[in-house]
Amino acid sequence: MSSKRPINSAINSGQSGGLGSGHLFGDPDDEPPWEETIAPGAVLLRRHASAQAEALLAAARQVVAAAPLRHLVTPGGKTMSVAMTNCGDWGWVSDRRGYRYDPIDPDSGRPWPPMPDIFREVARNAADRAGYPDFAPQACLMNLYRPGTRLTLHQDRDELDLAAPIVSVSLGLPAIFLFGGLQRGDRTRRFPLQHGDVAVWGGPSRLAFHGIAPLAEGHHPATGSVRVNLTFRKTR
Ligand code: MD3
Ligand code: FE
Repeated sequence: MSSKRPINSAINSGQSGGLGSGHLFGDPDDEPPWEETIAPGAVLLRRHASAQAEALLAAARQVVAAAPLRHLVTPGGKTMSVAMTNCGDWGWVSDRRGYRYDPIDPDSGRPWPPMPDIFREVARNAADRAGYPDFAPQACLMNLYRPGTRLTLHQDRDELDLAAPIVSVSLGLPAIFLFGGLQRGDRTRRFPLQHGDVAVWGGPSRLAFHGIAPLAEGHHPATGSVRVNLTFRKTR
């Protein structure tokens, strides 16, 4: 189930020249953190991981070295455009048989790499701020987006403990996050997610439909031409 494309070196340092993101009007990555509640239980902690972003990306590269990114196949037989891997005690996997959390990487037959301490710390700190003390994630799913990659509207319901929130961290290129309601047909609102943004999805928003619009081309100094998203979950 490996990719034909060289995605495992895809999280570039981004420092290979080019025009950068343009600093004429102030760099959005340099703003101090602030918080936005977009729905009951859904809190955007804007730029809350900016100071840890380089450490998170260094740890992400270590995870990818041990458990390479791959394009999973859905139960319906479609190959996902997002490249994924996991770390922690459980990893989210999909194949023709269904979606599940598995302690073993099916590509290697070995356990997923351990969750780096910096991952745990950022996730726990964000959950604390959103009112979920002592969040102890068992799984971290890493999603890698290149230009054109999208994630269609879905619910996250493969976790047995739906009382625990999901924490997500956005790194690198910005994306348009689509946030709907509890029914697939509910209208969706669009929110930009930028480098360093952390979100906590709990309470009534835990089962909201959500997705990511096709990623636009761009260059980010921390990642080059990609976006990385980390989601932290309590799976059971
Ligand atoms: C709202 N990831 O991995 S993160 C996913 O950017 C996923 O890669 C997207 O959706 C990404 O399942 C979105 C924001 C997010 C994550 C989980 C949620 C929003 C959520 C769970 C419930 C409601
Ligand atoms: Fe999701």
